[in-house]
Amino acid sequence: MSITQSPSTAAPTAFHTPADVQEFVDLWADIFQPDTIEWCDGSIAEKDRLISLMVSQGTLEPLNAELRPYSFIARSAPSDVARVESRTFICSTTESEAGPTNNWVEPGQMKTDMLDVMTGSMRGRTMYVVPFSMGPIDSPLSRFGVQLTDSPYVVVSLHTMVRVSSDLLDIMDSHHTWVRCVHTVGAPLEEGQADVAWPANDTKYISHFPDTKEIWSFGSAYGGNALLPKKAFALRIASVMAKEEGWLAEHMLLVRVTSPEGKVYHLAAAFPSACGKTNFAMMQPSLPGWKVETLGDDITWLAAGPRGELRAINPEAGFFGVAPGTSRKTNPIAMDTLWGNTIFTNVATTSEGDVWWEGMSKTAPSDLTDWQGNAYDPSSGTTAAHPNARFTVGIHQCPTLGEGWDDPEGVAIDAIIFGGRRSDTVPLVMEARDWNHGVFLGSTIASEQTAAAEGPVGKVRRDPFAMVPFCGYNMADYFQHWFDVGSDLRENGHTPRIFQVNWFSKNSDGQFIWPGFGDNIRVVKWMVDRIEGNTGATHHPMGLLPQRGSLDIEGLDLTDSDLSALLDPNTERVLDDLDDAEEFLSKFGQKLPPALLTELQRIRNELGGAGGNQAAA
Ligand code: OXD
Ligand code: MN
Repeated sequence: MSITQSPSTAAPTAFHTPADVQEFVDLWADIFQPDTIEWCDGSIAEKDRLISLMVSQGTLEPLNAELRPYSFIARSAPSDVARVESRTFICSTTESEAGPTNNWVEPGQMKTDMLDVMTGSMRGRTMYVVPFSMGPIDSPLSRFGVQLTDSPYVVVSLHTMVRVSSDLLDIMDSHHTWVRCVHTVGAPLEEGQADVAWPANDTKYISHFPDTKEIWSFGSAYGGNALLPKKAFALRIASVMAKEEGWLAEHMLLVRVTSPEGKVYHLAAAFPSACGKTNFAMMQPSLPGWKVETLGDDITWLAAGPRGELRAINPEAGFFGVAPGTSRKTNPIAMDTLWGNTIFTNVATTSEGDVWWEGMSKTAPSDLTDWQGNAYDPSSGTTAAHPNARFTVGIHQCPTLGEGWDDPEGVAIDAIIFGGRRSDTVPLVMEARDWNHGVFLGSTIASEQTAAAEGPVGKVRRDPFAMVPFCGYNMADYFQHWFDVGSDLRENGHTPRIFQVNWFSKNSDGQFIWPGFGDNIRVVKWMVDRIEGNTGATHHPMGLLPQRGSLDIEGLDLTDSDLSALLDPNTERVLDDLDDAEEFLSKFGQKLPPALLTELQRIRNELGGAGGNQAAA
């Protein structure tokens, strides 16, 4: 076959393809010049076929079917292991629309640069056309998209992570906007050239065009860079749609909590990457009578409902979770979810053909194969699994999946939680005085960096709303949007409560003080007591703190000094942290909503601090 001749772009006759989808496919087929084009229907047969193809190509290796049925391991190229924030771009018309936390390139320039590398980049490969819905197909909160990709690994992952179906084409008529997602691994094959197990390109671009609601991704097949419906669409582009349309697209888990009295609460919680969102979403409460049901572990879309309440859906349909650290002890529900029918990426494998990662058991089995496929040498000082090794698994396999998790109406939110990973400074839990104070708390979230993205592990980085890597527009406008959503809710209904938590305080020996995991229900119980008006709170300039005795710590081995490290903010540290937050917020200049600096200065004054920046006075 000639490698320059475009193949037929026609969809199978059974597909009712809207003209604009067909035009999109035609346009990109000309640019990418794939050998073949496949329109995906989302069927099990399609997934089976692509998995067999990848096994034959060496991209996937089957695990021992007796230990881990219908499960596979993928080993990525060593340089393609995490989201590449330095190569992630928000290409709004002006730099100021992207704001100081995003990499900006003028859209025309970016398109010229990318077309340069994308032209012919699918030669020798198949271009898959993947129609998908974010959220239940019939939900008013859902949005549609089409991803083009030359990676069967991406197609199979999309089958798990979102709702892929050719039926969507029937309803994607001109009344529906849909997001154009374009992805290539950037590794064309010349005639006769052998493929590699994980094709990728050293040059990478993950570019977002908010004005035209397009995503162009080049060079990576790794999760967040390549599964475009997830971070790129459901957060970066959706945050722009949400601003335009008056809703919220957030980096939040979603759970239903039932109290021993049988009362039901829905909580959405934002934590930066790898702070335990999946563990929280699958919590096994340590307190009797409490139940936590999983509705989502990473992304939540929220909008005002018909009765003035804030309603939420999980736009995804699967988990793309961090494997290391997951064990029967830390997250038994995830371990049960992973019984089989799972794709693991960059984990280690045992001699029996099962998976292993650091933290799964106290001691590593002997004879491990590491994430790059080599015999593992424990004395090498490296880990057997990559620290950002992942599992990709359908949400329906989760034993604690909440009934009605995909209700098109979503669930009514009772509380929003913000958290980060801080060794000190931030108390275990605190309630915001009101919505606007909650927006301040969200805008000052910071976290010690982990392996989920490139960068120095351990460094404290400001990550307002856990959205810095994921907000598709200027975060100053995003903060204002949060204020605006709050006033709309107040005017037409009611706002949920807002809390801030920190599970990660350490004592002077560097040990975590709070047991975390299932014991986090104790903090949730305090929140429920606050919502029900069953307990008072101590008014501190930072927020409303649990009164001594109101947090249920029965049975925990916590000394008075532990409790005070958890609950009594250290004024000096808090003042330093306010200076740091102010320095971060000052990046936004005149665009920053003044209410945030007023709030910061109020807390500083009440704490008796002198104050760094005069502009805040
Ligand atoms: C993720 C992340 O992969 O936040 O969920 O990095
Ligand atoms: Mn995430």
